Amino acid sequence: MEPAPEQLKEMYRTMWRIRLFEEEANRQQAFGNVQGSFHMYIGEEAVAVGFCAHLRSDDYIVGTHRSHGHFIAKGGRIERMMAELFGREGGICRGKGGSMHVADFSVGMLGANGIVGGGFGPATGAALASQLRGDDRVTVCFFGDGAMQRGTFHEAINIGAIWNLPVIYVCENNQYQQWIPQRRMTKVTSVRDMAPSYGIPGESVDGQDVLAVSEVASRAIDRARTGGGPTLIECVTYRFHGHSPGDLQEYRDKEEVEYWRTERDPIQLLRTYLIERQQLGEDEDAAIRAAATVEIESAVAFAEASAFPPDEEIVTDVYVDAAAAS
Ligand SMILES: Cc1ncc(C[n+]2csc(CCOP(=O)(O)OP(=O)(O)O)c2C)c(N)n1
Ligand SMILES: [Mg+2]
Repeated sequence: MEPAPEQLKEMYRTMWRIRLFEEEANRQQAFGNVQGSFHMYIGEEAVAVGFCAHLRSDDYIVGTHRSHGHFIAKGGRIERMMAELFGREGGICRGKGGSMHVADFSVGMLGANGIVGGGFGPATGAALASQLRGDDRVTVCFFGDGAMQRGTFHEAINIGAIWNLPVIYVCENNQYQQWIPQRRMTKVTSVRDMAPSYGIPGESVDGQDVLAVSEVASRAIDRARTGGGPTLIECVTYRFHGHSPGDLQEYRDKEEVEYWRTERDPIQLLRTYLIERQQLGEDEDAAIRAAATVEIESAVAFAEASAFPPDEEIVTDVYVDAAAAS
């Protein structure tokens, strides 16, 4: 079923918030204000947004090393994430996690992850917890095409399948694994084709088309919530920027990048759809972007005004206090 116009506009708004957040964060990174590693999600916004649009705030998601979009789509606070990137105390993890560890349990964002394929276990565990508690929460586990080659992929999905857990495994196939094209790393390029070996449904969807993602997401989430177990989904997408800052991108053609940026931009595709159906006017469109710009400017101000954590707390919240925990 197609989402209502208001719901579509909300998705459009969220995609802009992700894009403008990252464009600003990228600028701040160039100024030297972002501490640690930083991977951009621009180009892939429709995946996080298409899935999270169907999740409740008490549902769970687990991200990757490229998770600003997941965090925003799940309802995380933008200014807290900006402060986190700046390494400041006002950050969502008090400035000690950085870009690869954004997490906000209050909205069910269980965390990004610097370990490729590190999310399968925690996501499957969160779904097991829901099953044991008897609540009807679902968990969405986002992962990259590179993570398909990890052993954790097989182990966790097999457990999810055999125990019929309320989890959806979502591959963001952006066609590259750092600097290597996916086709050079695996003969089975779509995880959909791996689903039968776990005895669960598999789907593949155009990850630039938020309507298509939303449709597949809604079905899989309903299935998981009503006891139907996991689904393995591939979203075919593309990252518009390099793997991380400083990536010269010699492994892909400029024409290819240009094609995806101009013809397959998920935001422009939804914009055209909404304008053609007269569900979005030029003024409203401009107002959506202006509001997101203001929100992001105030996020930077919030981050700048926040202090660095004090030196004496450098390991607080980083290591468990063994004495206190026992
Ligand atoms: C276990 C592990 N191996 C290698 C790396 C180094 N590494 C970081 S990102 C990345 C590529 C991941 O590709 P993919 O899963 O497709 O995610 P994408 O970066 O395309 O979003 C690699 C190899 C890592 N972080 N963890
Ligand atoms: Mg990839």
